[in-house]
Amino acid sequence: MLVNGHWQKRWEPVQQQDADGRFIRQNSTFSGRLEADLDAYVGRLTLYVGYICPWATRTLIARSLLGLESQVPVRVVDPVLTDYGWRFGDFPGSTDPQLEDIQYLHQLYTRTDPHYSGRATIPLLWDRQRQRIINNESADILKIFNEDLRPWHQSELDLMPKALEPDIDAFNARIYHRFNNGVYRAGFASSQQAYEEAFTEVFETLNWLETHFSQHPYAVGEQLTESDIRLFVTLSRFDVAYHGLFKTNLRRIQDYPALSAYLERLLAIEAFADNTRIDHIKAGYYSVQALNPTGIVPLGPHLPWFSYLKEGV
Ligand SMILES: N[C@@H](CCC(=O)N[C@@H](CS)C(=O)NCC(=O)O)C(=O)O
Repeated sequence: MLVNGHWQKRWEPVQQQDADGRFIRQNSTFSGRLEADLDAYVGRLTLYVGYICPWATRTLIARSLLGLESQVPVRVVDPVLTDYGWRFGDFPGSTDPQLEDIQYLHQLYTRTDPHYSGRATIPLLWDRQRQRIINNESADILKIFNEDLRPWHQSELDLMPKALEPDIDAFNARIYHRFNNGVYRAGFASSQQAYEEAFTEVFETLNWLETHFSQHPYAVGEQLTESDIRLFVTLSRFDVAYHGLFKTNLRRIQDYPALSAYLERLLAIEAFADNTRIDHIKAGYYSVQALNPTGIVPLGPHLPWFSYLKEGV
């Protein structure tokens, strides 16, 4: 991470913990939105992501669903975190470092604020003209894409229709702490008690979701919304990474029929399949030394839904 603009070499996956060993995630720092005159933003925006990262993948899926690909180009970091954080390297599917004038993502943070202190996280939305980070919080970037960039959409889809907003917020709140971040709270717990607490919440939430999807086609209402994207990125990483590495191993998503069917329904949509790279997910998670000191990446599992993916299985 950066301290007063200087990179501290030792990267620790456990960001912060409380007295009982519970994992605490850092809050994002840059929270800009776009001004009304969108013409001023033509040719200025770049989205920095990694396919390993669920938060970054949320923004990638939204970008594809809304048809913002040509207006918002992406740069993809290597899945394996180095001693200097995210970097542009030669992993298949990552951005060619020759295209970038930086080698490490943290350079964008210090270019924005030479005294920045904190972790250099993906995703982030970059302003090429002003050479600064506009926003580094995926939840905000989803809103920027869905609302601020609406005139640029190549699709009728609204990921957060006004009428469904309260239900979407309630659904998101229900899954964020207990599931999206719950798997991390289990994986990065540093006490048995903190692990068990998170583990229990993850599987209580999965049971609730299984019942929900045996009755409803989508997370909220009768249409695809932001909540489906938020749920998908954790479901698609679960059997591949979290079940093994994070020890959330009571059941796999494959063992839940309604959730498996829902996952496959979403994967039949290109925006979901095209932004899911199993090779990046496995290489990235299993490179976390604190959890997997040998760095060995498991060969399995092989899941039926991999057939929806074109690349990187
Ligand atoms: N709240 C952020 C979280 C982003 C985040 O934690 N990204 C991780 C990768 S999945 C990261 O970049 N970690 C690098 C680090 O912690 O040093 C968001 O949703 O955008």
